[in-house]
Amino acid sequence: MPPSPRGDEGTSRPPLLEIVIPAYNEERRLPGGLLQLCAKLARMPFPTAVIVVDNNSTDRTAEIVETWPHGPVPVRLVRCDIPGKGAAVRAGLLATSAPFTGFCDADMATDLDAVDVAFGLLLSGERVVIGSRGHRGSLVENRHSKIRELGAFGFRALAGVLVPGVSDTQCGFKFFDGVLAREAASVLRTPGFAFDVELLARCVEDGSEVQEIPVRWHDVPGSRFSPARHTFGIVLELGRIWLRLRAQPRAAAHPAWEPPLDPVGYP
Ligand SMILES: Nc1nc2c(ncn2[C@@H]2O[C@H](COP(=O)(O)OP(=O)(O)O)[C@@H](O)[C@H]2O)c(=O)[nH]1
Ligand SMILES: [Mg+2]
Repeated sequence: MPPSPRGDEGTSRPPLLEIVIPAYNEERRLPGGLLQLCAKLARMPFPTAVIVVDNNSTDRTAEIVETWPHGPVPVRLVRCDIPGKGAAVRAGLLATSAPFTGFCDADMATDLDAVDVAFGLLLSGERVVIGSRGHRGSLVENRHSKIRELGAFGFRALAGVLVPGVSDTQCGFKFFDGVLAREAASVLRTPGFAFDVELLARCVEDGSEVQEIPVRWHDVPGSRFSPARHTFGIVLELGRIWLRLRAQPRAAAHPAWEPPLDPVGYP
């Protein structure tokens, strides 16, 4: 299939829902993930679009997106030079313009049936709808190591201080009112894996409630997250988020991206 210009497929109507996929060295998992997501979105009765954000991957990630075949769901590439999932999601959300937006992981670890639930809630007026493995209705198939489980427990305890009442800040499946997502992303400064906490905290600061929904979630091999390499950086990120939320309430937050001097733990 020849390379196709992005954004001209399917429909000329602007998308009602845009979904961001952060992707770093995902040549193995991205094609299957994109296929699943595009098939799901193509069945929605309104225009949708997908944005993949690449951080200078050293594999074929960008090429896969640039040569993605024409279809009813446009798929386009956004490049982000700042390393980290948080930086990538921020760039992706800021590249959206749809009334509703969201992001999910390249591995599609969260079953996409939850898109219908999330979108229905957004339509009914919710502004932040997130997949939650802590929801009692969720089915979670987890193969994480005991060490990662222990780390996740500690993380939840710390994150609970920053966004009280949210049982799972880290599921890579979050949907938003588009305007709110772009506003929250514009003040987001956490480049790494803890970015979800800051993003949610900014939404809560705005007066929005976070609605957690049940998900079917299965661990997909190939995670980039390594407890040994990333734990220290994540704890530091949480500390910085805590400081920023206190020192720089959203109204006063600088809209420009200011990466921390030491973006610990990345790549
Ligand atoms: N663009 C970009 N995406 C990233 C980066 N780190 C992780 N991701 C993406 O974030 C998503 C979740 O990552 P994954 O490795 O599955 O982590 P886990 O599910 O938390 O174990 C995947 O789509 C990754 O490609 C990064 O530094 N840059
Ligand atoms: Mg994953």
